[in-house]
Parts: sequence; C-alpha cells; structure tokens
Amino acid sequence: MDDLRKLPFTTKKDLRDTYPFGLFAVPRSEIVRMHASSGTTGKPIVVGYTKKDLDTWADLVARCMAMTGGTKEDVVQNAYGYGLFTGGLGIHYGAERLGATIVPISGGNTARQLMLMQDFGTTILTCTPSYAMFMADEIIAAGIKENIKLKAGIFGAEPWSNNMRLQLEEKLGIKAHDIYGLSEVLGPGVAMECEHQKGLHIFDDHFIPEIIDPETEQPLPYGQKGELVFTTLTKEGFPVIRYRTKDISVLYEEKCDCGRTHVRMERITGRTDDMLIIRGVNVFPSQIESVLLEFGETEPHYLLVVDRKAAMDDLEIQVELSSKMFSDKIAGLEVLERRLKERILSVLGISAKIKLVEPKSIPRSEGKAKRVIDKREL
Ligand code: DLL
Repeated sequence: MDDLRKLPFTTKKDLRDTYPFGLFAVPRSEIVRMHASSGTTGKPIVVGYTKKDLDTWADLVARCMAMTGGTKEDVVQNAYGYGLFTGGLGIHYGAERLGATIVPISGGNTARQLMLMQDFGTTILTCTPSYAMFMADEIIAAGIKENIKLKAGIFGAEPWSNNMRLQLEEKLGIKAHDIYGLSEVLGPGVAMECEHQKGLHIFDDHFIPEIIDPETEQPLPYGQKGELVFTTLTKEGFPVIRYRTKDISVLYEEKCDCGRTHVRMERITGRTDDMLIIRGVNVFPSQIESVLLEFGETEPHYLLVVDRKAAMDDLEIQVELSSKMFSDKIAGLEVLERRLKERILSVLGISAKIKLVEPKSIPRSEGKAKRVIDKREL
C-alpha cells in the first residue's frame, strides 16, 4: 500500500488534456457505454465503461440499495436525471440487479412524480436531496402524506447537511441515506450510508481511498480532514490511479456497528475548488466565464448568485455590458439576454437568470476575485 503513494496523481486537467478518449485503457470498441460530466471549460469530461464495468457498477448500486433494507419487493422511483449524467442509468441498473421494480421517471414533472408515487406505491425514492425536499414540501402542501408508502431515500450527487436529512426524514417518514460517487471513478455507488448513518461505507474492494493535504499533497492519517483521492482496482474501460476528487472528507477505519468492515468517509463537507452543484448539476465558474467571453457584448466581469427558494436552486448570472453595448443602449438587450441564457443552457445543462448590469458596477477585487455568492444553507 505504501508504494501506491509513490505514484503520481491524476487530475481533471489530465482528463481535459486527453479529451475525449485519451485515457481509455481498452480499444474504443470494447467500450459499451459513455457518460460525461462537467469539465472546467466548454468541453465535458468523458468516461467509458466496458461490459464488465457495467456489471460491477450494477452490483455496487444493488449493494447500496440493500444497505437501505431494499429487496425485490421494493418499488424504486428513480428521479435522478437519465442521460449523460451517471445518476439515472447508474441507479437504474443497480435496482434491476437487486430485482426491485424500477420506475425510470427521471427528474422533473413533480405532479407526475407524486401521482406515480401514490399509484405505484413507491417505497424507495432516489434523487438529489434538494429535489427530495421540493417533493416533500409539495406532498405536505397537497395533503397526501397518508397515501405515500416511502420507506427510504437514496440521496446524493450534491452536498447536504444533517439538518436537511432530519427534515427529509420527518417530512417523508423515511430513512434518508447518503450516496456518494463521481463519474471519473464510477458514478453513484462509490460509497453509501448504512442504517447507522455514521459515515459512508467506501466499497474498498473496488476503490482504494486516501485522504491528502490538498496543499502539500501528502497523505493524511485516518481521522484527519483533507481531499479524497481514489484508485480503482477493478475498472477496465477507465481506470484511474490516485484521482484527486477535490471533495473534502475524513476517513474512519473503525468497524461500523452494522458489522461491515469497509473504510468509512464522513459526508462531503466542501470542495477544494470552486465547483458549485446547482440542481444536481456540477458547474464551474470558469465554464460560465468562457461562455461570456464568446459574446463580445459583455465584459468578463460577472457575479454568480446562487439561492435556494422553496427547495429549488436558482442561479442568477450578473454580467457587465461592454461600454459600447451600454451606450448604444437598450436596443437588443432582451435578445442578448436570451442568447446568453440559451448558450448557458446548452453548455451547462441548467437554466440561469441573466441580469445585464452597467459597465464597472460589479465590485473589482485586488486579490482573488469573488465571483460567487452562495446564499444556500447547505
Ligand atoms: O454526481 C454521481 C452521483 C449520482 C452520486 C447520483 C450520487 C448520486 P458527478 O456528476 O461526476 O457524479 O459529480 C461528482 O458530485 O465529486 C461531489 O462533489 C458531488 N457529490 C456526489 N455525491 C455527493 C454526496 C455524481 N453524496 C461530484 N454528497 C462529486 C456531496 C456529492 N457531494
């Protein structure tokens, strides 16, 4: 194990430099599925899976479901997004592997979610914690809690607090489990909370975890907070060695009360970079910046304001108009707003409110620019 520490790290930059398939470890023809996640600029990062990788993934997600007490008797409503995001399909095949009944509803359309939840007798809900909270509030507002048969929630893909867990458990009458993963390592199913909810069990028969000091890059002992790093042991298509996740956590070695012997990780408490997760979508300010720079009518002075109202994340992008655009005035501003909105949607996959502001109105900084105001209490 000590020799692992002699190997260099892998970073998101390595993935960017080898876009799209440069780090695949098998011929492209052996890859049977691809997924993608946000890169730091316009291009996503791409991951590939062989047949065996998909098999392993389904086993691991089935394991996660079993950790909630899930069996073939359960009806799993999967409201993670289907598509390039690993959440939808990752959870989907794990539920099938367990033998549960999967409802592949994907995200959104809350009225239909609640109708099917009642009519199908859904027992396990899988989605981001913020979407679960939105649904919970709708259920209470509609006065239909009695009709809901949920027992467990498998929530992840974004940070959430213990306080939010308690609220979700109370509002939905469930046990809420935290599930962790990232596309570069697998997708959902790298680690999962058991019924004791004392940290997430890392499936260390497939992934070797380390915690490092993000500054010195030196490994830290169990119990100390730092950046999570993973090495995959069984992946074929896209194995990684010492991948720096930028996620902040702590590892614990002691055996859990449930009897499982995996190394456990504390819930993710932050990131070492500026990545935001908005409505479950990973967003780097640098991605937004590169879109703004494509448009000659705006300046690269911007501010991202993130808020959570009624359990839904809102992103407002305030951006300065160029002096020319400002003096030519108003004509075409609505068109510009719309074009920016469309471009942001196509690059980032989320819709944002665009607010065009006067030149020089966004505070300048002499040090590190403060580009993000996050008003959410995560
Ligand atoms: O979010 C995989 C996933 C899907 C996990 C569904 C759980 C459920 P990416 O889109 O590549 O993959 O984003 C990975 O999301 O590095 C963390 O910063 C964050 N993240 C994932 N799970 C959690 C969690 C999926 N339980 C990035 N708590 C990771 C906090 C999480 N952050």
